[in-house]
Amino acid sequence: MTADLIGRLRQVVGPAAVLTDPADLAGYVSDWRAAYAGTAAAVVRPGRTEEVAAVVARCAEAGVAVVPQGGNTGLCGGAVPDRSGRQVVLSLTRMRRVRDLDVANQTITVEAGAVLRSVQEAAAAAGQLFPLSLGAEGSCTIGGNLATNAGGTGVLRYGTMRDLTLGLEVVLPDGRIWNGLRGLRKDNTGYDLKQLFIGSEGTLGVITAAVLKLFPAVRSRATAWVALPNPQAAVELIGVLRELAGDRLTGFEIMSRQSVEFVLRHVTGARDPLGDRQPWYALVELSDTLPAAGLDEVIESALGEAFEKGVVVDGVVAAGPAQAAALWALREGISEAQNHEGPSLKHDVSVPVSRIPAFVARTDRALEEAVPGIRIVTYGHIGDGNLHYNLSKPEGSDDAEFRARAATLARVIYDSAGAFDGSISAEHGLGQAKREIIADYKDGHELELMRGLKRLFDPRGLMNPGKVLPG
Ligand code: FAD
Ligand code: 2HG
Ligand code: ZN
Repeated sequence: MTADLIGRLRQVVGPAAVLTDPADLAGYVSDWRAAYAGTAAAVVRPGRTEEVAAVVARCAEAGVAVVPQGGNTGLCGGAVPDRSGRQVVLSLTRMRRVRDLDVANQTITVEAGAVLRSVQEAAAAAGQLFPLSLGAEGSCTIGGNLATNAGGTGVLRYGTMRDLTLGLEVVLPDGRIWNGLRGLRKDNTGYDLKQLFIGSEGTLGVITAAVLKLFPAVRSRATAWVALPNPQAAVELIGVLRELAGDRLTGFEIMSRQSVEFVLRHVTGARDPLGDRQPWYALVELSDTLPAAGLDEVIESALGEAFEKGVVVDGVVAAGPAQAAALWALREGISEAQNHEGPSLKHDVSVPVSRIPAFVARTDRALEEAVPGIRIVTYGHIGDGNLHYNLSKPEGSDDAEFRARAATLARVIYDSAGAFDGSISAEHGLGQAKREIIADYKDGHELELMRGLKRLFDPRGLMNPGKVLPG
């Protein structure tokens, strides 16, 4: 039966676009960290929407599940097939055309397999900005960004993928094509279906193209690295910056000293921009569409005011783009640097910004009680209330022993987020990693409505099964 299906898929997309050799499948059936591994009947790489539709229809006829995949950079196993060997991985990476760029409408229409960086570059070439920005931007795709409602470092000013999307084209689980590629900022003709697909992690359909919002290009920037005594100071500094810079505050990331230590230890060329060790740091970015916007003066006066208030302990304003890039490299290097310290237990939570200080104090205390000596790597998008609460084992301790505590430690963090009305996944999604535990943190009625939507879109359960919804 699988052999028949593979023959039909080859007829649809051509033999070269159906991979079945285990060596060819390797890069598609586990994630880049090898945290999740499966196997597949085939990887299919269609080049056009009609081919995606035909592939999905053939799989549906055969009762075979489809796993949509983009750059496979996701962090919770959403794009990885199960171990049955019966699923088909549908890779969108050949579908990467820019279909349209409309400056007057401030929109770009791209195919789902387009790499995020290539979309940023296409926008820049037209004097525009596509503002989604994240560490994996050189390999993640627009389809994956949409399916996970990606966030990143520009959310404070521009929002998440939900906010950046005007229209979608989607292949539904039975192979029909929904053309919702509208470039409209106002459209009140009923339910906003695109928002159901955004953040659905491939469980409701395959996104094949999108109309995304563009913004005027940024022509000046100021970047600063500042030392802070505690997270409360970070929240206050955001307030000072908002008052002085308004919408020109486009980035505000926080990092604990432990996070920065790992980067200094493992990333070649990384240097501590300040002399003394401080408990917390923030990376601040202001930007403007005017070429001479005087942003250095704005950032300096904000930091001066914060220093007077005792909110900022020390700081440096980047002297130019090279120094700004070096400061951003300290921030973006954390995820990779932590991998050199044994297992990295990742948690991606959010609470209201105002409650972050109390949340961090409570969570750190509980984690240290649970595992004395645990190394807590807290960092991220504090301006959005989103922290990456990643954990490394105590120095010199055993990897397996630490991994065995993963579920208990996750509960410590999630219970704490829950106590502050937070979420257990702010940006990475549920995938297979959090699909069971979500049942303990989400309202039962909400989960029932989600199951109802899944049944409506995918009654046979063939679209990325085993992801998002509890089993
Ligand atoms: P994949 O990993 O291929 O897939 C992710 C999910 O989307 C899967 O469930 C998959 O089935 C589904 N999917 C993929 N394509 C489609 C499609 N066309 N139609 C339907 N479903 C689809 N995320 C953030 O939000 N913010 C960050 O700052 C951030 N930083 C990161 C930094 C690093 C170094 C890494 C490795 C990851 C980071 N991520 C971040 C995780 C993030 O989810 C992804 O990098 C990105 O959004 C996923 O895109 P992808 O193309 O790799 O998707
Ligand atoms: C980031 O903000 C990403 O750097 C990745 O969301 C976080 O690796 C992680 O846990
Ligand atoms: Zn992040």
